[in-house]
Amino acid sequence: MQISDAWIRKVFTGRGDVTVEVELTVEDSVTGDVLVTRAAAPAGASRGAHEVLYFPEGGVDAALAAFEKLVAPEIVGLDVTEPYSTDGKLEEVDGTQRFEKIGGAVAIATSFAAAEAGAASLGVPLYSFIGGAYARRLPLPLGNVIGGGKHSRGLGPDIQEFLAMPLNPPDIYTAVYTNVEIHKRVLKYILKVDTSFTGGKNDEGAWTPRISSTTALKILREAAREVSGELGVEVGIGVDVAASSLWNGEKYVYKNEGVKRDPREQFEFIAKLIEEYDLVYVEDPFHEEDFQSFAELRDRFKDRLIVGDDLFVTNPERIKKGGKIGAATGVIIKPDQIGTLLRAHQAVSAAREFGMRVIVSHRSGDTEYKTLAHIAVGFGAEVIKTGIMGGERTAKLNELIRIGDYLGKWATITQIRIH
Ligand code: 2PG
Ligand code: MG
Repeated sequence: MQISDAWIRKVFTGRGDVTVEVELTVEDSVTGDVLVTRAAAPAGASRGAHEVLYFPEGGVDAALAAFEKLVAPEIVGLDVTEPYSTDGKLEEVDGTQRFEKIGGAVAIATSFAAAEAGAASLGVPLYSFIGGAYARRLPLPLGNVIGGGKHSRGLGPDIQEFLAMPLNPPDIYTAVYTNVEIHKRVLKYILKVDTSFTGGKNDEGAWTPRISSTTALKILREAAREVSGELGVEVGIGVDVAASSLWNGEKYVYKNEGVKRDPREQFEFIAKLIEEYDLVYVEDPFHEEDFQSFAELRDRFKDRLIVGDDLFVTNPERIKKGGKIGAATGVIIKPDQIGTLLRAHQAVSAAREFGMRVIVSHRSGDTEYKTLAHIAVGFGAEVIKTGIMGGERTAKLNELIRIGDYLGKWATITQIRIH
C-alpha cells in the first residue's frame, strides 16, 4: 500500500504546548482499499542540548510549511510496508543531522504515522510490525510519583523525578497497579510533612509538594515498602536528576535547597543517595557532557541502572562513545530526540552492543497517542518510562495491558534482579 495523501495540523500536548500531528492516507492500488493513520510529536521541557531541533527557525508555522513544501510531495507514492523508506526520505529532504530544515517534530510525527500505516496495511499490531512475530516480552513500567525541577516550574524539589518500578511483577496489570497504588499512597505521607499541600500535580502527573529531595525519597521509600509488602511484588525506587537543568557551567545549583555542589560534591551526593535509599534507578546524575563521572558512578554501582538521557539523546554515536568507557548500564530511548524510528532503532542496537538495558520513554509534554507502548514491546525494551497518572500517561499503560491480553499465554514480562 502506498501513501496517497499527507496532511499536517497543529494540536496540543498535555501541557498545552503546540505540536504537530501528521495524517497519512494510504491506498491499495489493486483493491482500492483506503486507510488513514495519524501520529503527533511529543515535546520535552528538559531537552538535551544534542537533541534534534524541535521546530525549524520560525516555529510551528515554519514546521507546517516545511512539511507541505518539502515532505508531503516526496512521501506520496512510498510503500508503507517499508516505513524505513519514509524515514530515509525524511533524512534526504532535510539533509542535516539535527533536522534543522523540517524540524524533529515533523520528522517523528511522520515516522510514527508511516509505521502505524505499515502495520495497519498488513493488518498486524504495531508492536509486531516493529519487532516481528516473536516480540512478546512486556517492559516494566517506571513511573513518576513525586516531581520537581522544570516539570514543576521550580516549585517542587530540585531533583526532577522520584520514580517507582516493580521489579518482579507476575503480569503487566499487576505491574501498572503497583505504581498506581504507590502514587495514591504517597499523598498520605506528603500530608504528614506538608499540611498545606493541596494535591497539586505537575506536567507528568507527579505530586508537587514543597519538600526537599531527601524528604521525597523517604516518603517514596515508605509508600513503596507498604505496597510491595501487600502485593508481594519487589519494588525499586529511583530518580531522574536531570542534572543538566541544575548545571550552571561550574556547579550544580539546588535552588530550593539553597545549595551549590561542584562536580566532586555532586558525585558524593548521588553516591550517598544511592546507598542510603537503595536506589535501583539513577538517570542523568551529571550534566550532559560529563561522560567520565557517569563511568565512575557506574563502576561503583554496577548492579544499578545508571542511565543516560540528555547524555545520549538517543544518538547511536553518543551511546557508542559512552559504551566504550562504561558510562551507563541503561539508555533512555526517546525516538523524538533523534527524529525517526529508524534512527531510534539504531540507538537500541548501539545500546545492546555494549550490554546496556533499554528504557523507552515519553516526554513531559506528551499526547494521548499509544504508539510508545508498541515501540517499547517492538524494540524489546526492559523498561517503559511513561508516568503513572493523567490521560496521556495512562493511554500508554492501558495499551500495554491490552497488548498483554492479545499476547495471552505467550506474554512474558521483564524481571530485574538487583540484589
Ligand atoms: C526526562 C523527560 C521525561 P522531558 O527528562 O526524562 O520525564 O523530561 O520530556 O521534559 O525532557
Ligand atoms: Mg530524563
